[in-house]
Amino acid sequence: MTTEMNGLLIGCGFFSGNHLHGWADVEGARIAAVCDRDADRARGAAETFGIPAWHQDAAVLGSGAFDFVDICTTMDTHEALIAQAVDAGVPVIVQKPFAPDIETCLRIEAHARAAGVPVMVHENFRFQKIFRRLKEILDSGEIGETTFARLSWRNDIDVYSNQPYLLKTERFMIMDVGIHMLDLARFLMGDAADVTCLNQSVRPGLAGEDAATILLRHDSAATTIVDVSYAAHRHPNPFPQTLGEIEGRDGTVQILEGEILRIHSGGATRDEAIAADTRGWTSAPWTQIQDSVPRTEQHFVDALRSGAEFETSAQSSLQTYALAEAAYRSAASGRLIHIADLM
Ligand code: NAD
Ligand code: 89Y
Repeated sequence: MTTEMNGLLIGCGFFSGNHLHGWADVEGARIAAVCDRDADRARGAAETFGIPAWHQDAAVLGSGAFDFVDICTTMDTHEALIAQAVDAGVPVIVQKPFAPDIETCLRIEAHARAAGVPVMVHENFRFQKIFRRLKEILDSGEIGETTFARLSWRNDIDVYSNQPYLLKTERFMIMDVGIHMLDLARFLMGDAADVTCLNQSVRPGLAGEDAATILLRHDSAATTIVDVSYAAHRHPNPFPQTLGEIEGRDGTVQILEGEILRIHSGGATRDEAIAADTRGWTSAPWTQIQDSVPRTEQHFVDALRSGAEFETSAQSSLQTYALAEAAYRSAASGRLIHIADLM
């Protein structure tokens, strides 16, 4: 039997409950302590999840007690916290968004690489069961070389009650959910070289955009449209489903409501229903997102143990965050942005 790795979780706010439930489902690792600068939050998480220790200061990273750290704080805090972990030689999994801009992402990645400390971005949408299956279908060659994708996230979930910091975030929608779509675009369609984007602020009073329409040109010459909005009113609310389609030279896969993949190939059509696993702690409408959290954490642990590269390593994620940076620069300038100019 392998010994479990001991982790420190930093950030006991809104989303951390999913991380802590998730870690309990992961093989080979456990959370040995939690940390939040808010003592009530740290103590509360430790009590709720039966975690032996809680702290208020991330300096505990230097104690030698931890095999990894799970950072579940907002993006403005990531550079300093990752630097503390890297300087202590502690491998990192850090929530999206990695950092607010590409310059910061590049600095974080360079610091970790120079120290030889592994860093993975917690990018969970690609670990949703529906996208693992979609990737399998694409890799099988069933629809041929891919030529076009549309990845769409449009709903009016009251994100502001759970995540009030988003009201004041200047780089809001592309960094909050657009980043999931951009990572999916890379996962399913490969890297992209050029980006254009238009942003919208539909709800009054926001510091940033709450809707964006992004167009990517992939290295393969395929195109992807990413469209995201927190101001799209539909009943029933499709949250948290990513919808759309992928076209290939020989067929199409539609990503439909109800976690259905509709595959058109060889002159026939079939549906595959790919529901997320329900776990004791998941609940609608969040199940699809919640179920992907332990899958993401398990990938981190398995890769850390085997020495394999993380799918969403800091280095690989630079490409994703360059797409987001390019989207903002395109929206601000009205120009097509070349990724090669950003790296
Ligand atoms: P939150 O503000 O509710 O919680 C963050 C916590 O971190 C707070 O309790 C704060 O006190 C603590 N904190 C901040 N800096 C700290 C420091 N230096 N030391 C110790 N504690 C510190 O945020 P949240 O809504 O839980 O979101 C956290 C991250 O998770 C965000 O980046 C968000 O985008 C991401 N998120 C991801 C998903 C997903 O599906 N991947 C879903 C929701 C949120
Ligand atoms: O912040 C968002 C995310 O990353 O996933 C879901 C979310 O919490 C609300 O849309």
